[in-house]
Amino acid sequence: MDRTYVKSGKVMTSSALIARRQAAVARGVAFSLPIVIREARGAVVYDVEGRRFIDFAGGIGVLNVGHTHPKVVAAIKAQAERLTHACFMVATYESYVELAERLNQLVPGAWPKKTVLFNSGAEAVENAVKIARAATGRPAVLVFEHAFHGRTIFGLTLTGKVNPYKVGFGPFASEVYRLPYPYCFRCPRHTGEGKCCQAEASNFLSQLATLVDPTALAAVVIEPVLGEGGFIPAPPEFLRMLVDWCREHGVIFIADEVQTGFGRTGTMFAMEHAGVAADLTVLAKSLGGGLPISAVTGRQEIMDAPAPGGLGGTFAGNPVACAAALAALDVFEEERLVERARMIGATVREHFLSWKATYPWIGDVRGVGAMQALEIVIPNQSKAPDQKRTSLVQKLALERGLLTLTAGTWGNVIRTLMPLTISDSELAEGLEILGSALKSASAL
Ligand code: PLZ
Repeated sequence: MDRTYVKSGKVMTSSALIARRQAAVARGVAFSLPIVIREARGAVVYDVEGRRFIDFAGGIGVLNVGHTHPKVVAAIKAQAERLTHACFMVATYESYVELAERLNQLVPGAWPKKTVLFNSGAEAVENAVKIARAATGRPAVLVFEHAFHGRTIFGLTLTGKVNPYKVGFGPFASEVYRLPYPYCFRCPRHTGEGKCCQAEASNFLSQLATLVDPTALAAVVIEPVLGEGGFIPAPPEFLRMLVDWCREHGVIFIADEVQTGFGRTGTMFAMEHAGVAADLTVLAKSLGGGLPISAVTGRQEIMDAPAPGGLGGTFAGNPVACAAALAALDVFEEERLVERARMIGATVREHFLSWKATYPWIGDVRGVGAMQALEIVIPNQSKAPDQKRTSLVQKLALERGLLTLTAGTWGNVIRTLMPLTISDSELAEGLEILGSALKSASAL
């Protein structure tokens, strides 16, 4: 099938459209892949020139059920014909209520739960903190190095990486404190035997005592596996210790599962690997099967702390986005995507480990389930990050038909966020392209 995009008799090229983008759109919104996407299905994307790409990016982890899943598209169409907007602060519609009911069931925690919906991850993180403050009457929030929690002023305050996110945008909010994240690859005390993490956790907690009075702390916000920060899993014993510490001090434990959520790590939510349940869980990205929607789900008594009128938003929990999310949740069950994530992850990991054994500049292979990453360093230089070689791998992969994303504070991590509906042959094709890009990049 010819998939080139012809408009007014002219074949559109990526470079012409990118030139228009640059003339019309603020440059602050940067882009990592110089292609123009026209259509996509499952884990395959086509650009305006008709080129085909395997998608290991998923629009930054939004497409766990795949691009334009027929069930999600059908739900969107059906809802769009009935009702596209009402505003949940004006009147009730069922899809919002139904999605809240589904999330209350799905999110870990054997206690009564409630949910509130928003539009973006950043908005949901901010509201989780508002809810925690209302519930505790305390001001402070604890976050971690390398964290990413959004681009609003408060989201940026919680976010760890400075350049490019925070440059020029201060002042930031007050009462936000930061501790190191357990980054095993770069931890001087890491022995690889698990015990060090426990020691590290108590070390963190004693550092905490020097930062902020626990009785002033409303919440701890943590990604169980750092997303933008470089796919760094928090050791399960670390998460358990942190949760215990929070419970002991009346601090609300908020899991930001925006990127780790919805099957990515081989369980519905990443915190399940540690056997912990957050007081409040923040969800977005793959929740909507491609439409913008986010949620905070958590303990009923905490969720009900803000008074009526305290939470909301004009578009929050839009009916079409709710319908898409409900359909995406059905797809998760019907296609057993959580199980599929484990299989994808095992295949990816096997390839990554063999590449690590081949190339001395692959410093670390890590991840959970289908959330896998390669950290690229300069060999024999104390793990110095190699952003240049990482970008080259991404560029070569793109030229050969694979969309990848980088991550990490130093931009030296290649991460996998492919749709979990990817077929075995598409996965093999994507990995072959990545392997060939790594091979060519090793000649650098
Ligand atoms: N929390 C854990 O990963 C979004 C955006 C990257 P929004 N990450 C991808 C970028 O450069 O903007 C993210 C996340 C975690 C919160 C967010 C914020 O979600 O929907 O982008 O606001």
